[in-house]
Parts: sequence; C-alpha cells; structure tokens
Amino acid sequence: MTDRRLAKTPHEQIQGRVVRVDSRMCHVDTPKGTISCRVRGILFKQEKQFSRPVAVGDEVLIEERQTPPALVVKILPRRTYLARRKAGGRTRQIIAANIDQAIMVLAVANPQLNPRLLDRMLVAAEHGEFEPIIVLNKVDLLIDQADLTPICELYRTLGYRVVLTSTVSGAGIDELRLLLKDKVSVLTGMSGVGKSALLTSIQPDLALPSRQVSAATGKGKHTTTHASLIPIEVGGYVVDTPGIREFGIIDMEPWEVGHHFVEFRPYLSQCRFRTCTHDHESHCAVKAAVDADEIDAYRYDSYTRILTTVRNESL
Ligand SMILES: Nc1nc2c(ncn2[C@@H]2O[C@H](COP(=O)(O)OP(=O)(O)OP(=O)(O)O)[C@@H](O)[C@H]2O)c(=O)[nH]1
Ligand SMILES: [Mg+2]
Ligand SMILES: [Zn+2]
Repeated sequence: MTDRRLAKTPHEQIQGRVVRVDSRMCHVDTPKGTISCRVRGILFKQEKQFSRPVAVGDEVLIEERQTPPALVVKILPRRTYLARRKAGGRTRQIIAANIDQAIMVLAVANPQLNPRLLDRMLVAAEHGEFEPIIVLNKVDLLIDQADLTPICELYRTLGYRVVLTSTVSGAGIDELRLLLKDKVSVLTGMSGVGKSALLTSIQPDLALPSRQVSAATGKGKHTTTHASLIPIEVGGYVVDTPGIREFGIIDMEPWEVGHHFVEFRPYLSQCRFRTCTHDHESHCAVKAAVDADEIDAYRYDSYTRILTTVRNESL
C-alpha cells in the first residue's frame, strides 16, 4: 500500500542562476543543466519594488515537479543589481542582478556620443556598487581619433577604464575580451551602439541578433528583446540587454547623488551640511572646487542635471 503522505514530501530544491527571463518563464543554469522554470505566483505578489520579481543573474532555488515546468520558489539576496525606470512610467525594472561589472557601451558616432548619458550610467553603476568600464565603440567612423582624447582623459583621470573599440577594424576587441574573463559583465547602452556586435566580435559563435541602425532617425531598432546571461569561452558570463533609451537614476536621495561622482568624494566632508546637495547651500566645498577648476565644470553640470531628475522622481 502506498503512503499518500509520501507524495506530499517537500520537493527537492536545487540552486541555480537565472540565465534568461521571458514574460512568465525563466531559464536556470543548475548543476543538472539548464532548466526551464515558472516563477511561483506569490513572488510576483511579494515584489513591491520592481515590475518583475526575477532578473537574469539572480541566484534562485527551484523545485522540479512531476510535470514540468519546474518552479522558482525563492530568490536569494542580490549582491548587486542594475535597474532602470521604465520609459514614461514609475515602475522599475531590474536589468541584471549579481553582476561584477558594467560595460557601458557608447558609440562615438551613429548614434552620436552622449557624455550626459555616460555620466548617468556611471552614477547608476556607482550606486549599484559594481565596477564600470567605459567602451567607446565604432571608432572606425571617426576621421580623427584624436577627437576622443579629451573625453578619454577626463574619465581616465577619474579612475575609470576607457576602451576604444571597433567591430569593423577589430580595434580594442582583445582588450575587451580580457576584461570580461571570469567576470559576470552586463553590457549596457543605447540601442544601436553595437553591444551585440561587440559580443559577436569577442566570440563569433555567440551569433546574437544584430541589425542596421535606422538610416532615417540614426536610432537603432530594438533588436535585442530579452536580456540573457551568456556563458563565454574565456570564462564568465555576459549579459546583453535590450537598448536603454531612458536610463533612470533610481532609489536615490538628492544628497546621495554627489557621493556617486568620484571626484566629489574628497570634498564631501568639508561641506557645512552633511546632506549638502552642492547647488544652493552656503559653505559648499564641492562648489568651491568647481570654481577653483579642481572639479571639471562639465561633470558638475551633469551632476546638477541628474540632481534635478532625482528631485523630480522623489516628489
Ligand atoms: N561602423 C561600425 N558599425 C558598427 C560597429 N559595431 C556595431 N556596428 C553596427 O551598429 C548597428 C547596431 O549594432 P548592434 O550590435 O545591433 O547594437 P546593439 O547595441 O546590440 O543594439 P540593441 O540590441 O538594439 O540594443 C549594426 O548595424 C552594427 O553592424 C562598429 O564598431 N563600427
Ligand atoms: Mg543588441
Ligand atoms: Zn556641498
């Protein structure tokens, strides 16, 4: 006679890493291989902060069922995450979790280089506490590469690594591949800057979708629709994310923004007010440093723009 209670014994739980997320399903890399899972409904209800409870990179516990699919039953605490605010809305979306470094890809042309966007991305990376690496792609489109010297110098002086690449000439690809080795890296940047093309250059058999930038608008078409974690031959994973049109700065108090500008940090303790936002306050060491040319005026201008966004978002 069968003991009916046996059928109800708790299911065995397996730990794995989410490598792909579709609307309600996700694919989890486990010691038993990649398993397709449904996300337990309660996790959607419990999620207050983000539009979806599971992101690529998440470490999760899953339970296999007699009839597939398996079930994601628990999301383990995240070490880091990269998130954005959905365009036009207030819901936040996690792009990837538990990542070591963010490869911030910008094109030097087509679409046009946007250092304001770069500063926003850097703030998000500093806030998320992962290492940012700046990749300036499509250098083959420049007649004179010396045009990039000021921007390279500015960000290198701040301590960031800046890599110049071209998927056409192959410049910088070996350097980028070495930087990716044994790390979990997220590639982020506007649509059409060449994220997928860079991954294909690093490892041709990744065969990711890549399409032409719209000639009419100069904007890339939204080619990559689902983020996924891709194992690479040299070791590690990369995350190719859908293009980011609006890179939201989220979950931040106005006074925190200055902490994410690395060059402000030495001055912060010298401002009179601990919660100084370095725009209207008196006795502000950051503003004094800008006036003394110790802090780059362009970066300070980026700062004030981001501060305005953060203030509006926290209203
Ligand atoms: N000239 C030139 N074109 C490039 C380079 N890298 C990529 N492209 C082109 O730029 C276009 C967009 O490249 P993708 O790799 O699809 O861009 P993406 O960042 O993945 O875009 P989304 O998936 O939409 O976010 C394609 O037509 C590529 O061939 C480069 O180094 N030089
Ligand atoms: Mg792509
Ligand atoms: Zn100040």
